[in-house]
Amino acid sequence: MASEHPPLQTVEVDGVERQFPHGLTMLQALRTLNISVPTLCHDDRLTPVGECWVCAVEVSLPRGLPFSNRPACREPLRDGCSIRSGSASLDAFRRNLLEQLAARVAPEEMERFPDKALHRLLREFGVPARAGLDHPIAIDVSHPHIRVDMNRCIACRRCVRICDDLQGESVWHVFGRGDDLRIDTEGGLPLAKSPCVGCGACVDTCPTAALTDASAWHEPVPTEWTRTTCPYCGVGCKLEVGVAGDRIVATRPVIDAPSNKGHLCVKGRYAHGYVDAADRITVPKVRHDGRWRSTDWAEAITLAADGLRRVAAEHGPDAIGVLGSSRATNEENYLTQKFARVVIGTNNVDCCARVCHTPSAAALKHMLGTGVATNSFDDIEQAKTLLVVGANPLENHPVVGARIRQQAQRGAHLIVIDPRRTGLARIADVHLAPRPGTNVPLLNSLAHVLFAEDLVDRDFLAARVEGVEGLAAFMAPWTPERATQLSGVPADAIRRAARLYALERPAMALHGLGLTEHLQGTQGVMALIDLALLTGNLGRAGSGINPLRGQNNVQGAAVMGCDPGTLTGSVRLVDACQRFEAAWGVALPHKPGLNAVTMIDAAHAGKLKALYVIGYDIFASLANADVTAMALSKLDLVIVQDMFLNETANSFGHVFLPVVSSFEKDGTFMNSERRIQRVRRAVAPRGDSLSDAEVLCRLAGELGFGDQFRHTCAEAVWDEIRAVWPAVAGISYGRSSRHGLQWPCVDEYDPGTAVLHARRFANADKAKLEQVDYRPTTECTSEQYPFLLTTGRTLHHFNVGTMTGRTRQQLLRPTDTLDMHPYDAGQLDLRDDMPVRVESRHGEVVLPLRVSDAVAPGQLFATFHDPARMLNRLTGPVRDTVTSAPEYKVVAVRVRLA
Ligand SMILES: Nc1nc2c(c(=O)[nH]1)N[C@H]1C(S)=C(S)[C@@H](COP(=O)(O)OP(=O)(O)OC[C@H]3O[C@@H](n4cnc5c(=O)[nH]c(N)nc54)[C@H](O)[C@@H]3O)O[C@H]1N2
Ligand SMILES: Nc1nc2c(c(=O)[nH]1)N[C@H]1C(S)=C(S)[C@@H](COP(=O)(O)OP(=O)(O)OC[C@H]3O[C@@H](n4cnc5c(=O)[nH]c(N)nc54)[C@H](O)[C@@H]3O)O[C@H]1N2
Ligand code: SF4
Ligand code: SF4
Ligand SMILES: [Mo]
Repeated sequence: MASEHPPLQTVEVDGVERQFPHGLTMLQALRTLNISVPTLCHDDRLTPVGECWVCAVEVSLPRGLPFSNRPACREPLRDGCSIRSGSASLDAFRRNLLEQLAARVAPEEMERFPDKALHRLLREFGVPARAGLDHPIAIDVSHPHIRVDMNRCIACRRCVRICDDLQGESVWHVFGRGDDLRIDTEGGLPLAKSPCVGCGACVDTCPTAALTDASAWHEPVPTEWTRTTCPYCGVGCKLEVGVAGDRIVATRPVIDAPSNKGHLCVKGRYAHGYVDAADRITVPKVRHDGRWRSTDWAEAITLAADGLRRVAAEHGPDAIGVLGSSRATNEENYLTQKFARVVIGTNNVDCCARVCHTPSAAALKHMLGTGVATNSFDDIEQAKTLLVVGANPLENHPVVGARIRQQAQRGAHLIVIDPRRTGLARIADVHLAPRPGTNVPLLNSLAHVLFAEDLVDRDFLAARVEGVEGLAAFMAPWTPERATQLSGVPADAIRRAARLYALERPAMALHGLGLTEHLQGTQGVMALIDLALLTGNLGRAGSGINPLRGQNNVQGAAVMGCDPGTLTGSVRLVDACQRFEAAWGVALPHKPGLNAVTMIDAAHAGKLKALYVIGYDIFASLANADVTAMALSKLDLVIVQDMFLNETANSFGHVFLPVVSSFEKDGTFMNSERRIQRVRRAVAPRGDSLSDAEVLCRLAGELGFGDQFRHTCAEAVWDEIRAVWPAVAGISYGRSSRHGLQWPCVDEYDPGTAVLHARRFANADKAKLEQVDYRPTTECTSEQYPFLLTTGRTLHHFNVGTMTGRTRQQLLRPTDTLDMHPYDAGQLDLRDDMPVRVESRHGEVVLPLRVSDAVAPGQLFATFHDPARMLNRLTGPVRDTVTSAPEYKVVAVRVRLA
């Protein structure tokens, strides 16, 4: 039997006897002694290949035999060996290698790219670069972010390996051998025409100027690097921002960051140009007679405060609504809801979590006691089966998507439930493609199979779950054949999926908006939780129910209390009002407020009079845009706080308060796996713009609540949050400085929590199964509207495009598209790029067509990233019955040539 602590290995290093644990390479062992060994083809993120030999060390094995050179990066450490890490002959050996490689390096490029690994080594060894600036191989500048100059290639294959192993796209291939060896794309395509997703990993690992950031050729070399968190999605990648002359000129991934492990996607890596976009607004503005006028903060704050005061005096505080920003920090969202409750005196406060994962939060809270992801991204590598439901992580959570794909390629089973053949669906063991809107019958039929084939985990059910008998009876009629009729998914595929999920454990479920943005959004998530409970796939590593949260801080915004029914820490008003009244020293409104969607209803009905919208383009992003527009136009006061005059500001704003981007302020974001991570100022605030926190504090002061909003810095706000929410009490700025911590983390000795519900559920010992009946949506196809459209995202743009639309991402994807199956396109005589008019019962838009077999015949897919298209004119009024999340995922439409 293997002992828990295998004996250490004894190795002689540079004449001194040392002991090491097993499983290290020589390079790793030497690094533990702080002995630096030069490396070139090696990258810690990749399996070592020992190709370049620059890391050679002298090894005698067993000790006493003559020494010979071995590549330290690849060579496993062996008991009884002797290593010399440096010597005159090693030095000559390495220098000789570098001298040969120097023929591929141009002196000018060494200066432009001082951090490239080969350039650094040449400098260290004093070897002069010898290449001229001639380019026998054409330079490929097709890609907006990446420049390819294979004249500089030293054939280390780092790009090939990283694109294979980290990103999984396999863009780079090795052609030929020996001196003729060259690296190229399949078919020699320009990078922009290849399957490259622009993650930049190959650029980042390339040790020469063969692969470089296109921008680096006209930007100065960064003089300072600041570690912060990506401003886009809920993966929460850590990155370093390179700054020169107070401008962001580069970014790179943090190698040892927990969620991205040295990887980024194209947006984190390249889409920061919005920070200095020409049309960024950096002075406050007020609108008179339809025209914006620039002003100073004093006037803008006075006007905003007067307006709010007037509405409250005339119509009461509940005539005002406040929307927090899922893009802003935890600290700012905490202040936002505190502002609504303390200063305005209303619980009408919400954020865009409403429209994406409140159904997940509601279902998880109801059934398991905590409304957040149960597990962590690190569980992906522990899962034997991955179940991806209504999510497209390769595009929307790309770093997690890459991790899922890698795990599947390592042999884990992959089940994808999505009407479209997404990137992951293409490599799945089982792809169940339900007609949009039929998750519940499909998931129920999976539960049916679990009972019928006795695949349930009896021990787990007995110990931890209630309602088993009832659910068994309820599921009896939900046969796969019945689900086939409703969803179109073949019964045998349903059975196969159920078996994999139940038998190949641990099985981890990750889900997205394809499950939540429906009439039965919350119930869909409940049906999924049933499956996890039935199979014991909860409370253990590699399992769980994991909503892939949307924005950088949507999880944070909601948990901070930008929610009309809960206070900081997701505690219900009825349970916690008194505690918060004591903490904040004021009486609070006790009645739950309006949510983002019902605020619009109230505006429409003339009951809501003012809206203070922070970092949320509600007009462009809410469903049924024409109705949203009518409602917003009835408001007496719309205050927009943003970096840009977004569609809401443009069409309905009265006061515009300009704020800084996350690169210009400090704070924290909370990622999808409950990790609190630091955000740090890398550049100075642009123009007169202030942070959201500063604006909220000024406005509160103007309205007479200066005492409650006297925060000197983000850390002071965070410490107030720790005082009112015990689950983060142990997360100080100091402790979260490097990797962040996952809550619950109750004191400074608590390492944080990677897996929830390990022994018991948050609210009770036992979780309760839910019987979810199917209720079809009223949004149905008809003779007039024969197509079923579903809406969502693509890799290159983010939500309503406010930020990515102001970057070079625009060159990768200039506008939204309508995807249609080749069969339907043929029937309608439509081809790629033709402009088509899409009409629903609610409105119409014009989009360029893209013929694609990713969608099924009769179904369509469109993105909503281009505000000029306003896709949400098409989406309708149907909402999740529990949380009001709009049914963005089902729209009946007709299509014709525009
Ligand atoms: N590149 C990029 N990344 C993003 C964003 C972005 O805009 N762009 N936005 C961020 C935000 S705010 C969010 S919330 C997340 C969202 O991330 P996801 O949840 O992945 O988002 P979507 O693309 O809207 O929808 C996911 C999938 O649901 C499928 N679907 C549609 N109808 C159904 C159905 O009835 N059943 C099932 N099972 N599936 C269905 C669609 O085909 C689609 O592939 O992404 C975040 N990340
Ligand atoms: N048809 C269709 N519509 C959808 C969806 C869908 O799947 N289909 N998905 C829905 C979903 S899930 C979501 S989350 C919404 C997203 O809709 P939005 O929340 O409107 O989208 P974002 O693009 O994230 O825009 C947020 C705004 O925040 C601003 N911003 C960025 N950083 C900061 C900051 O630090 N402070 C402040 N004050 N502002 C900042 C940006 O400039 C931008 O104007 O769209 C929804 N709409
Ligand atoms: S940028 Fe990423 S996807 Fe593109 S070739 Fe490089 S590693 Fe591959
Ligand atoms: S995966 Fe998400 S968090 Fe990571 S770099 Fe891309 S957008 Fe940013
Ligand atoms: Mo979202």
